[in-house]
Amino acid sequence: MNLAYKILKAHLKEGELVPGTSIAIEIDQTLTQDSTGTMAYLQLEAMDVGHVAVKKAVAYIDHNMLQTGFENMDDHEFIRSVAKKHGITFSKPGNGVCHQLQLENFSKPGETLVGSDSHTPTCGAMGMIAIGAGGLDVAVAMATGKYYLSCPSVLQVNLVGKRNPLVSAKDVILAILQKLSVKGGVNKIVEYTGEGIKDLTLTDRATICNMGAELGATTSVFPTDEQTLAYLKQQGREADYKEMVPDVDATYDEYLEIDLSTVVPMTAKPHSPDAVVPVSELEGMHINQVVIGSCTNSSLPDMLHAAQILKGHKVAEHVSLVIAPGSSSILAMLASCGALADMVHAGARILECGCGPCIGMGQAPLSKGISLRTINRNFKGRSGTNDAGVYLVSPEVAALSAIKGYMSCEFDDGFTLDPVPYTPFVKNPNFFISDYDPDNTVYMGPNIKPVPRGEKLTDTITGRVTLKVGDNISTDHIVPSDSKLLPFRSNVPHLAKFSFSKVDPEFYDRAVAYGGGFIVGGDNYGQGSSREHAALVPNYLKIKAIFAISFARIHRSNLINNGILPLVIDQSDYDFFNDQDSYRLDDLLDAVANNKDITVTNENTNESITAHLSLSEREKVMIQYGGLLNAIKELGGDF
Ligand code: MIC
Ligand code: SF4
Repeated sequence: MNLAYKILKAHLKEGELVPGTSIAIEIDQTLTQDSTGTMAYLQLEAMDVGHVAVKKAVAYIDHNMLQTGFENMDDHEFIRSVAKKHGITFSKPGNGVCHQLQLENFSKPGETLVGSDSHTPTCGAMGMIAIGAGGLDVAVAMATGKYYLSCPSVLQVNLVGKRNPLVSAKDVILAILQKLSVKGGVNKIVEYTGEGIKDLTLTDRATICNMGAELGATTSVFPTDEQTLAYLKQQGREADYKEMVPDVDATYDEYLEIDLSTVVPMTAKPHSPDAVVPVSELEGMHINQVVIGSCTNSSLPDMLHAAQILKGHKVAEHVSLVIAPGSSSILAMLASCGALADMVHAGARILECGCGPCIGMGQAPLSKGISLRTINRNFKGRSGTNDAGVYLVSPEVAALSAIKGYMSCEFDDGFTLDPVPYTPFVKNPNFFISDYDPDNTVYMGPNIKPVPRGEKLTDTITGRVTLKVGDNISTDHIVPSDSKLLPFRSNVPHLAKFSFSKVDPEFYDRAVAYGGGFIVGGDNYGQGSSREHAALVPNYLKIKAIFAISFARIHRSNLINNGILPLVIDQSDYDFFNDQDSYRLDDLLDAVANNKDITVTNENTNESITAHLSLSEREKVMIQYGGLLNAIKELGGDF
């Protein structure tokens, strides 16, 4: 048995480990962050539960950090009060990025983690099954200790050969993205094996697992070994070590080999994480901004490498360099070893520990600007500047380019990176609060609006096509996030006004005028973030069904959780839909109950096609009741 299935088997509560079938697994740990957390906790409150049912639940504040109005702090206070009521550890703003902190403080080999953020798989580096999900699924996991998913198949990525010294883990995962694309991992677990693993440190592995999310993978996992033990020792958690390895005769569903000795510094060009080319192809490209940080590349080694490259140099005059360390411990350690001073002396601007520019919370690039970032996503407009070009790079390339003023991977001859010592981490317990008081009063600021609820399924639905889009539409397109919108994550009616605004500014008005209607998408609809707002907003706007050639995993679940039909159409039927005619879906009650194809009729021409639906028994109930929350209310948490 491979490692992924070993962990799943040890946690299996319902179903069998057969790819594509529905399973439920026991969850040991959960995490939320503030931008998805407000909705998750409103939903947890609606379920009327006491202490959480998992071993460890943590609520992080790391996304909404620019407190330009009362909204963010209202949300923080709401989350703090709910955390106390349900026995959830609260991580205060300033403590750092959820995935970095979870890895440092709570990750444990062999355990399961579900988090309301798509980069939750970062902890796969620790030999865990760590999965990103919508907020409601995480709320259910906190309430019941269970998480439902479609059993993934397992893709073995065998790492052979040895990396060249100036090639980073970021380059390795970018090289994999170049080969597999942003949909290459959908419904798969990526399991890393091979000799090449040995000299990847735990934080290297975390970078690789983190960007498994960009492959669309359910999660990624590494076995545990001396590197895992060394990291746990550094964190003062040696006792948490456990050997987690695949059987020697383990089998996998697919195989990919990566020869690390052939990997060179890589970059993903605008506007997709899989638009990957070697940095050397763009050597000399003028840049305006460099951002080092995010859950992908904000570890201590990443920071120390950047500091070493910057030391004694000057950031180019026309470049703005910002650096956000991943956790308060890392920041404190950079300060005490002098690396922080090296960064500041070079001209770097130091940001507080959090997501920051990665989610457009400040540091929007200039018009048509070029920004090199060590983050994981470069979808159009995500930086806050719609016409800027964001290139994804390693911290080493980022730091070097900041000094040179242009994209570069040409280090001086003989330059080498100093080995990063495994100095024990200076822990910062003052940022974590672990109180439990079941009678704690929940704080509700005026920005917090109720969660929209769907309506029960009817036998026939009619409507017009409110929007037709192409392939790889991300949740950043569906519900954009930037410093102006992120404060409204607990206010769906306000967010709705901006949905699809970067694709079609008239979408909202049309959706209101049509009373909902349908959305038509291409391949991999809903890729990217786990934000369930990309389903809550369509729910609020009364969109009843989305037609697409294929759906991204988390978004498909979020749609079903909201009672919205994710209907799969054949590529050849994409042109069947236009923005003038009206369409009708018939016999839906029977189709949903029995997973039958659905006839879609153009009411103007009377032509029809069939759309496909494949739901697990539990998903059928959610659709029938108009969403998971309605189903729980009527049938109880364990239906
Ligand atoms: C992201 O990187 O897109 C986010 C912001 O972290 C999201 C969560 C969100 O939209 O709140 C994610 O990755 O799930
Ligand atoms: Fe935060 Fe960016 Fe990571 Fe999302 S991808 S969790 S916004 S740092």
